[in-house]
Amino acid sequence: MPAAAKEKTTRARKGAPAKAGGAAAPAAKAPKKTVRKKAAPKPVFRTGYVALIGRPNTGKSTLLNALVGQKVAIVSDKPQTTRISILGIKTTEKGQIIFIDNPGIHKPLHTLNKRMMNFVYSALETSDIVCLLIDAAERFGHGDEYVLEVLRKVKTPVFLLINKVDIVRKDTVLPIIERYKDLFPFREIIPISALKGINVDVLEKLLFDALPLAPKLYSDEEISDQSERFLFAEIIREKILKYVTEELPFVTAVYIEAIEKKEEQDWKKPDELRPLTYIRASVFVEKDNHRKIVIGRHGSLIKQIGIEARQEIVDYIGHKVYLDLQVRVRENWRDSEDVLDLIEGQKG
Ligand SMILES: Nc1nc2c(ncn2[C@@H]2O[C@H](COP(=O)(O)OP(=O)(O)OP(=O)(O)O)[C@@H](O)[C@H]2O)c(=O)[nH]1
Ligand SMILES: [Mg+2]
Repeated sequence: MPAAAKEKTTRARKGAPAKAGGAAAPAAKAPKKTVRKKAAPKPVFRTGYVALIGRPNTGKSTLLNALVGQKVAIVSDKPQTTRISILGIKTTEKGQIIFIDNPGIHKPLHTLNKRMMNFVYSALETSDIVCLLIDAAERFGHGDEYVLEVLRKVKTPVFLLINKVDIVRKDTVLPIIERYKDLFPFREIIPISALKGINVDVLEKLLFDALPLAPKLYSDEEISDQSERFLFAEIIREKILKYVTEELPFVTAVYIEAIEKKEEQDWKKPDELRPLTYIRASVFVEKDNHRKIVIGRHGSLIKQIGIEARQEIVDYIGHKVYLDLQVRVRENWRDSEDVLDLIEGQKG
């Protein structure tokens, strides 16, 4: 967070009693009895940015949703799901944690991936604390070494979160802790399961304890910084990711062409109008054979994607939705600054 927003965390205590064992205080006259109103203790409020960092698929977005207590980010079992950093905001009486969910750290081969990595670097610069997520079920490799190299360049305290402990044997966790604590001076090391909620409360408490004393930056109602438009595009992309494999997850993007809020006659109550949202979206792929796969036999796959995305959008906005999906070929869009600007621009 910006330095100006940070406050001193320590304050000289007025009228603190002499420490036990300290020099005896000179005998004082008995003070006059005065009735003074006891000052209410100032509530402690801590605020700061916490970056969720790690290799793709380690569970950063799942953890963001668990911490915020609501679905803010899309999740999939395919790597490189998150492409643009988003905020998830948790406000309690203790303070406000602004989590930054980020793309996974990977070798960038396209302009898209370079932009993804730039989001990671800027989150590392902004944050007060970094949470490095690793997958307890994955072997340590070059990718993990690279992530630690990146973190060695920042001064921010780092928490190591060993995620997915729900799917590994208990005795595999200790050797992971041993290995990592020799590699990097982590502030905390916490085994968690973002999916099952194991130790998520412990993590939240430790984060609050480590954040600076500062007033909130967002109102209590705000839980994210993404626009409705971006959220709808992400929901559609999440449904696509559920059904496609191989290179398809990497070459698919969603662009919301239009959102029109309308009203239609309620046939049950003819004199009343009910809200209706009409959404027109383009699904970009890179080649015609990609387009055929996403559309599916007789349009069956895009229909299924549309049904699931529409339902989730209805649940979110609470009224009727028309969703019109068109699959379009945009050759090499991953290296087109124009298309990337268009997609990023949706975040608002
Ligand atoms: N068993 C188990 N699976 C998890 C856990 N956390 C996440 N997952 C799964 O791991 C996969 C990846 O989760 P994401 O939250 O999308 O991972 P991510 O780190 O955001 O991935 P990218 O955005 O691609 O970098 C999904 O299939 C999740 O359901 C966990 O604690 N336990
Ligand atoms: Mg993610």
